Amino acid sequence: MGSDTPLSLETYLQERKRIVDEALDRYLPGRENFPPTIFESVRYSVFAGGKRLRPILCMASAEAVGGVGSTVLPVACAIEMIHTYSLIHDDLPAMDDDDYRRGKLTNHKVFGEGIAILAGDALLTEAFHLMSAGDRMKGVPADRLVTVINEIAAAAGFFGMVGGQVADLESEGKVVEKETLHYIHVHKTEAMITVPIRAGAILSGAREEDVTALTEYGGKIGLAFQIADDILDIESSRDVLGKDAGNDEERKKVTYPALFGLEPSRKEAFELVQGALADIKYFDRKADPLRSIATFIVERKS
Ligand code: GRG
Repeated sequence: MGSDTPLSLETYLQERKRIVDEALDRYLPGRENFPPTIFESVRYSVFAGGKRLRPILCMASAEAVGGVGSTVLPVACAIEMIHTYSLIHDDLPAMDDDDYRRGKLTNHKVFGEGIAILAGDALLTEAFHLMSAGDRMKGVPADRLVTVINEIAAAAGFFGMVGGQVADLESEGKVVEKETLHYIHVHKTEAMITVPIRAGAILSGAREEDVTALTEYGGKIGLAFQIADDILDIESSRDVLGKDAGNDEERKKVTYPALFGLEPSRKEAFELVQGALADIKYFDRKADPLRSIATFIVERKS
């Protein structure tokens, strides 16, 4: 993919997931530390089997602009830590009250609510500890790193994922306008998909116009990802998804298919992906993984 030897997307994703998993294992303290429960709880959810889409996008974006994937690995893994924190907290009884995630019992079901809250807190905090550790990001100019850390904090906070989650919680059971649905999708999901793409490019010293094109690409695949997620919640099953299906309907969640219907949602996701591909059309073959991932996002089964 983008090199002399073409790889299938499946092989590429597997290989990248292995690199991310090994790095996360190195970065996260082990159970030999005190108090062991928090390390067990954090590791339980991090290594429960996520797709690692966000860190893979971060590395792929770095490579698309001529950078080196391994250079951005600490930031890529920090984003996966923030993502895993959000899943642990989202599954809590006070939020979605889910029993399964990534094919396993949810964190609070295994460790209890108190430890699950703390595991999420620890992952969020550790992400910033990792990214700001000078020895981890050797060779990256400090100003680029500060810009990226600032953007990641914004994407996860009030004006990003947290804001989207609040709007989502407050919309449950209500009839909402399409503007509210758009706000939720953009803030809860798209922000944390666009930011790893921007981060990979910015850390690699990409030209302004390339960062802009990748931001456009990220915005579109981020939205398409959430629409695909809404469709999977209707059409798939726990065995395939690794989490309970049909939750959105049960909790009267505002979703794309609920507002526009299944077929128009599928069409919208497809068109977003076509738009994303057009955004990065002028990039060379080093952007091929980003192209394949865009298509994968709407064709994935989990
Ligand atoms: C608790 C602040 C806070 C936010 C929670 C992530 C999230 C926001 C809620 C989870 C529910 C949901 C539908 C979120 C939208 C984003 C999404 C589809 C997350 C799942 O991402 P995947 O499919 O998961 O990349 P894996 O397990 O593969 O990492």
